[in-house]
Formats: sequence, structure tokens, C-alpha cells
Amino acid sequence: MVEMSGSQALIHALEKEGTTIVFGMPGGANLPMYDELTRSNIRHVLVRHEQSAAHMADGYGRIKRKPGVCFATSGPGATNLVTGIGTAYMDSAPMVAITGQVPRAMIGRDAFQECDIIGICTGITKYCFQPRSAAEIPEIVKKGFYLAESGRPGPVLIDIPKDVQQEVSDVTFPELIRIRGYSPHVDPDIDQVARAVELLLKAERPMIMAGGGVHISCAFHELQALAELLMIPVVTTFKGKGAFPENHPLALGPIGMHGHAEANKLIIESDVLLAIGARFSDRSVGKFDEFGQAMKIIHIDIDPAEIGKNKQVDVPVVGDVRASLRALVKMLTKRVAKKGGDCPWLKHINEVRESMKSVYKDHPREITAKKSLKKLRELLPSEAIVTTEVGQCQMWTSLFFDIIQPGTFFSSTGLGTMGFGFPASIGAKAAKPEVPVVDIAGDGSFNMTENSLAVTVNDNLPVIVFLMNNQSLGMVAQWQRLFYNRRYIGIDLKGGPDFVKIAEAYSAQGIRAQSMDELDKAIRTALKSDVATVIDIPIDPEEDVFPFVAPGTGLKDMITAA
Ligand SMILES: Cc1ncc(C[n+]2csc(CCOP(=O)(O)OP(=O)(O)O)c2C)c(N)n1
Repeated sequence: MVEMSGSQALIHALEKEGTTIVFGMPGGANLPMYDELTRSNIRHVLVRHEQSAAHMADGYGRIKRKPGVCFATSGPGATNLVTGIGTAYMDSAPMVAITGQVPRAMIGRDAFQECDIIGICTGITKYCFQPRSAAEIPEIVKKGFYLAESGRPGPVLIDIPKDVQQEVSDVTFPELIRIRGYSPHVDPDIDQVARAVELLLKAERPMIMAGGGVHISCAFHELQALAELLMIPVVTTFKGKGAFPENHPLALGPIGMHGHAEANKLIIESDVLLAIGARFSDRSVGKFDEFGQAMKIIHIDIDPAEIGKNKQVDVPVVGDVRASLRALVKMLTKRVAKKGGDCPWLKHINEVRESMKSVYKDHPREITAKKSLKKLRELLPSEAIVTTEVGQCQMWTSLFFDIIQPGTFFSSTGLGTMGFGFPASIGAKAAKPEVPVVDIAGDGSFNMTENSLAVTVNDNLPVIVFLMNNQSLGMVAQWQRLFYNRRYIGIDLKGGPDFVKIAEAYSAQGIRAQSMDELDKAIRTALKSDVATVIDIPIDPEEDVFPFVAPGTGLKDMITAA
């Protein structure tokens, strides 16, 4: 037992959890914890808006597979974090958000900068804590980290009243904690694995659907071993993009609203679907009732609440994805030798893949989103980390940018948060400074959090913004073109800004690329730069994303052109 203040206890507890970096902004209600940071080796990254602090912590956490930490003051500081916390929640990203709160005696009195951040965040966190004494802080921090990173990861909020930060008390730092009613199911039930094995061995047209759970549990090797053992083709959800190398002969790419045409066509022809760490979201499977009527489904997920939530399945396997895949591969290896690639199903897959090539048309302009992304892939090393904003830029990435090295791609797939990609890429760069990090962006999204350019320069986190600039909210414009008879409203961004000048104003680098030649040079220059680079690529505002599964329809109704 040692005597210390609540703030000291907090920072010491964070250090004990291995925290080396915190993204945030100070204010009246969290100044004591900031003051304590001055006596710690934890690096502080000052953001220009707390939403970006949460996205940076999120990006950091997704790459490290450990909670990223963000700090904000009470009231507006805390509410500014909310979009970032919600984004992490919807994508099961580990995060610990720490907010200052007004002193205990002021809570509930509409004090200056008071808000009920616990009430606000309850539905978008795994858990919220509010320590009422300094002595509680070490155990709460330990529980917070454990909750955030175990089982199905997610954000945890710790809201600390200012006087609790200042209170001096005897504190102890527990080595072990127990949370009543919470014990994630890691090892799968072997009987369920055996049932899955039987189904897979009987399948004539098997398919794997890999979701975000494969990334979270780092089960890339196990997934590839299983696919290659039984020669099963692999589609991914968008969250699962890059869980399986997209240049592998068995890879069919993402399914769903902007999935690959061949993936959308073939998944519904399969007779046994092995869904791994996926939640059958509407974006991935289209109409719930229509999807998977004629197939048997095996569903592996660590979260029992996912089983049967969107889709009734035949064989549920509750457990960590990696542990479950290992058990599956072990059992299968005893039963079968590695299959060859000459079965009728794989022949059919290859025929469909060939026939679908004509679906991917390009726009008649020298520089297009599709060509730009292919060029980026050509020049970017496979270990580079790629994130995206939201809109057409995200969907073009789904279609035209192959992830070669598993675990190098993430995006806001659940909440669909514009403005996520750039700060998240900065968090990823902090987690892995040795690799290039690129945010594939649209102008509308980048506009939302572009002030993080200051962070890239001041904190030496040089990322690349690959800005496909159609001077509009392109995705919305495409929907207005397709579904509202071209009645455009609220999509025009022609007023700018000039993103090259914006980059330069922050002492970053801005390059405009108006031809494929200029783009080639710009990417090479950006990769060598020691400051962030914004590559502004003017594209046609009417370049659409196809193929497309319209909302409320099934995968079979995919539209391939306007
Ligand atoms: C925070 C937020 N507000 C609104 C939306 C709705 N929305 C989805 S895509 C989109 C347009 C995105 O435009 P831009 O970033 O320029 O990308 P583009 O579609 O042009 O590639 C909008 C407004 C959203 N997803 N997130």
C-alpha cells in the first residue's frame, strides 16, 4: 500500500498496463492527470479535436491489438470523444477513454462543463466506470484494460471526478482482478468443432466467409491453413478485408454492398458456409431472410450474443477464432489429406471469376479512382498499413485495392464514420512507425478531421493522405443519381479548400497529381517524405462505384452499371 493522489494512481496504473502513448487534450477537469503526465515517460500527443484523439487511439489499438488510450476533459471534451468511441464499439476495437468529470459534490447540479458522459456512452462501450475515491482507481484501470482487450474487444470509459484525481489516499495495485459475470469463452466446444468438421467434409460447394474476428484474434495463418487444406474459396466481409491475402488463388474478395461481383454471386451458391468472426451485417449479406436459405452455416464467434442474432445457423462454435480454427484444422488433418485443386466447384469458381471481369468498367478519363488505386498498390510495399475514409473512396478501396499482407487494412466499417481514416492512420503510424501508412480519402471526409495535419508535423507521425477529390460528397451524389433521379442537394464541395495549400499551411507536403505520370511521381515522393503528404487527385464527380447492392435488396440483385 502506498500513499498517492488519484492522478498519480491513474498514471502509474496506465504504466503498469504498458501504456506508452496517450492521445488527448487537457481542460479544467482533467488538469490533475495531465500534471501527473509531466512526471511520466508516457508520450502525450496533443490533438486539435477530441474526436480525432479517439480515432487515433482506435487506430493505435487496432494495430497493437491492445487498448489505445485517449484523454479528454469534462463536458465538450468528453462529448467530442463520443463519435470516436461509437466507431470503436461498432468495429470491436480495444480502447480506454479517460475523461475528467466535475467534482463529486457538483455532479447533478448542471455545473460548468458537466455532462452525464456515462449515460451518453453506456450504449457504445463495453463498460463505463466512475471511481468515487482515489483508492478505487488502480483496480478500475486494470478491469478497464482487461474488458477492453479480452473476449470481443471494445471501448471502455473511465470518468474521473476532478476531486478524486486530487484526493490523496492509500492505494494498492492488484496483480489479478475478477469481474463477476464476465469470463470470455476462449476455447471452443470440441463436440461443436466435430460437427463443423462433418459438415465441411460433406460439402460439395464450401465457402469461407472471414470477418473482422480473424484480424482481432490474429488468425491469418490458421485461416490460410484451413482454406488450403480443403481448397475452400474465401470471401471476406468488408471488416474482414485483408484477413486472407487478396492475391491468393482462393481469394474472392469482399462481399456485400460494394463487394466483388464474383464474391457476391458465388457465396449464395455455396452449400456449406463457414462464417468466421463475422456478424452477418446487412451491409455484408443484404436481406437477412433471403441470405443463406439453401446452405448450411457454421458460425465461429467469440461473442455468444452474435450466434443467431442476424442469422440462424446450423453449427455454432463459440470461442476465440484462432483457437477454434486451430482445433478445426487439427481435427481435419486427422481425417483428410490436403485436397487438390481440380474439383468441379473450383472449376466453376474460376469460370465465374473470368466471366465477371467485364463487370469492372473504368471511367473514360486519364486519371480515375480505379487506376489511381491500382497505381498505389503497385508502388506501396505490402507491409504498408492502409485505412480509409467513408464514401466512394472506401468502396473503391474495397473493389480495387488488394490487401496482400493480412492485418494491414482497417476502416470504419460498422459506424461508417467520415473523418475516421486520417486520425486513425496517425494512430496506426504511432503504433508502427517503421511502415508507410496511407489514408485513402474523399474530400468531404478529409475535410472533417484535416486539422490533424498539425499532429502529423508536430509529433512526427508522417502519413500519406491519398485524396480522391471529386469536389463532392460523392457517395451521396451517386445515390441521388441512382435513386432520386439526379435531384442533387447538399453534395457540392466545389468551394474547396485547396488541399495542397491546406497541407502547406500546416508545414506538411501537398502535391496535386493530374495525370498518371504525376501520380506515380507523387506517390514515390510521399513515400520518401519525412512529413505528412496530401496527394490531391482530381477525379470526375460522376465516376460511380459499381458493382453495387442497393440497400434493402439481396446479393443476387447486385447492380453492375447505372
Ligand atoms: C460523419 C458522417 N456524416 C455523414 C455521413 C453520410 N455520408 C456517407 S458517405 C458521404 C460522402 C462522403 O464524401 P467524401 O468523403 O468526399 O467521399 P466520396 O464519397 O466522394 O469518395 C456522406 C456524407 C457519414 N457516413 N459520416
